[in-house]
Amino acid sequence: YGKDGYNLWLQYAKIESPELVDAYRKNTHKITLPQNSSTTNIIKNELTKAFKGMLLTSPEFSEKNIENHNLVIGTRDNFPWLIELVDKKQLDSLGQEGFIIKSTFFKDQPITVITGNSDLALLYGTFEFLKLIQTHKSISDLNITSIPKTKIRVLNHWDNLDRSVERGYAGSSIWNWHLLPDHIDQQYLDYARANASIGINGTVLTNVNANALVLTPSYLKKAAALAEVFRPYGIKVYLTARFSAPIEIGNLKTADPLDKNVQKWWKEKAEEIYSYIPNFGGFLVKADSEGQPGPHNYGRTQADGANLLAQALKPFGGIVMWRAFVYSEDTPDDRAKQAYNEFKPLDGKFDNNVLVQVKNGPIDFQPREPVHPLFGAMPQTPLMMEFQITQEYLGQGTHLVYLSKLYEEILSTDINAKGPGSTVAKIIDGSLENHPLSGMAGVSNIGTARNWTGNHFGQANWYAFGKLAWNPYEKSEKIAKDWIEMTFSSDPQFINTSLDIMMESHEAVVNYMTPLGLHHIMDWNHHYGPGPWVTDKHRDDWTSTYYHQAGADGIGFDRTSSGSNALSQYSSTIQNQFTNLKTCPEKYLLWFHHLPWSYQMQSGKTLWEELAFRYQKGVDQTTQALQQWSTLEGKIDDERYKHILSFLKIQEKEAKWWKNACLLYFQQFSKSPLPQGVDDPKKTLEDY
Ligand code: GCW
Repeated sequence: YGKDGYNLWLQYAKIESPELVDAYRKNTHKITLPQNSSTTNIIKNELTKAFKGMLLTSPEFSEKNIENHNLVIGTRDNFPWLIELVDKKQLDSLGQEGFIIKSTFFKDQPITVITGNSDLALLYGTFEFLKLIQTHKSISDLNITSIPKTKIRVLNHWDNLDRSVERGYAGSSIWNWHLLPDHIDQQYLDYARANASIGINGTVLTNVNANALVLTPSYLKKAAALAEVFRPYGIKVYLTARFSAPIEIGNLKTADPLDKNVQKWWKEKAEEIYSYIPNFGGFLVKADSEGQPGPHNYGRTQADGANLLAQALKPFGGIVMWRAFVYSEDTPDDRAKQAYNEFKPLDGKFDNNVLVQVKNGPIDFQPREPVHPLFGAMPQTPLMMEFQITQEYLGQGTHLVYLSKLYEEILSTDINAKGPGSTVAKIIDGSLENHPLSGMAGVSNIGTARNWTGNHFGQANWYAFGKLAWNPYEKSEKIAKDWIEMTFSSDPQFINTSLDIMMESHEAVVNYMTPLGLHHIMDWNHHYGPGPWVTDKHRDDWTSTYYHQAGADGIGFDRTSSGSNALSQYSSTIQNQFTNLKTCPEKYLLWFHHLPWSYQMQSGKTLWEELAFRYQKGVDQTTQALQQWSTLEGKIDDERYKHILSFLKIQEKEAKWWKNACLLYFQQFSKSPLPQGVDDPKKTLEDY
């Protein structure tokens, strides 16, 4: 059971301690739960499954009876007496998704209540309650209130209609378009359940490099079947809208957003979609980027484009998530500046059902980037965060990298937009500017792999994304700890060792791939492995040499006023901090500065030596992770243990590959020997 990882963090492994089992049984064996929707039915099944697995019991359910019961799950409509227990104000503040879990008394008898204002809230509360048991916490004195901080918490699948997945490393797309709508695969239900367990409430089924066919009736029927499966789990379906769809599937001559016929076409299209999918969420759009059509084709702005779709969806309550990932080879400006230049002047011009979806950094999901300058620069527009869960630039399917650390680093960044304390988290949860719409998107790492994500630890990134979308202030360490215990084992040595490996893993990948602010030096196109030598592609901003600028005089991209001046796009506090070499964090040094090889670092070493040491450190960290993991043999099932072990071996090998290739390449310019303590590659650059 669960050995292949299919059950994710919902393993519900048997609890060994008799005292714990006893305590849990006492508090859960008689459950009151009204059965009035498919969602409450899901709750019942989940509790049954969980208690069977963890406590070897089958609880007794009743719809109404509370006398002698110990777990009561319902809304105040179900149980009007709840209002005496939890005050009305508090209940109202929960909205439709928040929940309360409270230990209390009913006629002198101890009970636990899970309540909220919708059945979905009860489901969320149930998963939270089960998590407490999965992580062996006491459940006898609870008083938990949890309300999601963001409204839209979505996965973005870059899944194509032929079931290939762009930048996907876990098999094929789980959407079997061929068999839909007639065949509903069990995996769709399991997918919905897993997402609901971490509060994800939306899914964009299709790739942002979009195919207009998905908006035709035959595909809408298929998407509708999925939407129907997901509905009781609180998950809405969204689709990607190809901007040229009116031409491609609508027989129009233009897709100009200001053309009346185009507007009419999208209005009718929206109406048609809602006739198939009554709770359709809306559109996600990539326009004017990497060959995708967009408003630029007609001399129109990104706001014209977004509003065209927003107006079509508005009567039905749908939203548009319009991506800010717009950059062009025709613009001579630094790619890192283009999105800001394009979007900042449009602040205030977007309709109120549009969110602008911004990647965490200004280039493209690199192992480490400084925060995107648009955060804080568009106060009148709700900005949505786009994180990548799939590891396009971070070792793809094989490397163990706990991405929550990367997410947390960005979310907790104080961009000082409205004085100190203006963190990115406050922008994306809408609290800084009081935006009613808010959200977070994660580019999915899910596929047909038996364990969903290929790498077992990829599951942690899916899990952490959901948790941070719900609460962008949560700490990575706590998330990881829960995840490990729910997924693998409660053995303290196992938890601590895995936690160490996870918490160290992001810094490790940055060290062996792109230390000190280097970026975009991976190999051409597939983005796997090192490629600092990549040059001469048909556009400069797709090469590596454009970004690292290594030469005899030094290394790094000058983004100060003597260079591209991308720094001018940040708040003055950040600008000053990053411009000044004394205060610029070394982790961003070569992102913003071009410096001589002999530049003296904080450690006293030269830049060249420090760079070499960082690469070595990255390798050493992977070696250590491998050693740590091997101490865990026998602590979990052999199948997952060995799978992870073999991936860690690959990671160590590839960390060396990165280090050797990059150092040999940069050494041509630094013309200095590798410092002592850095392993000799025993190869030449030609070998790579
Ligand atoms: O990261 C880059 C990827 C493309 C992707 C693009 C985007 C979907 O290399 O594969 O296209 O970003 O985010 O639109």
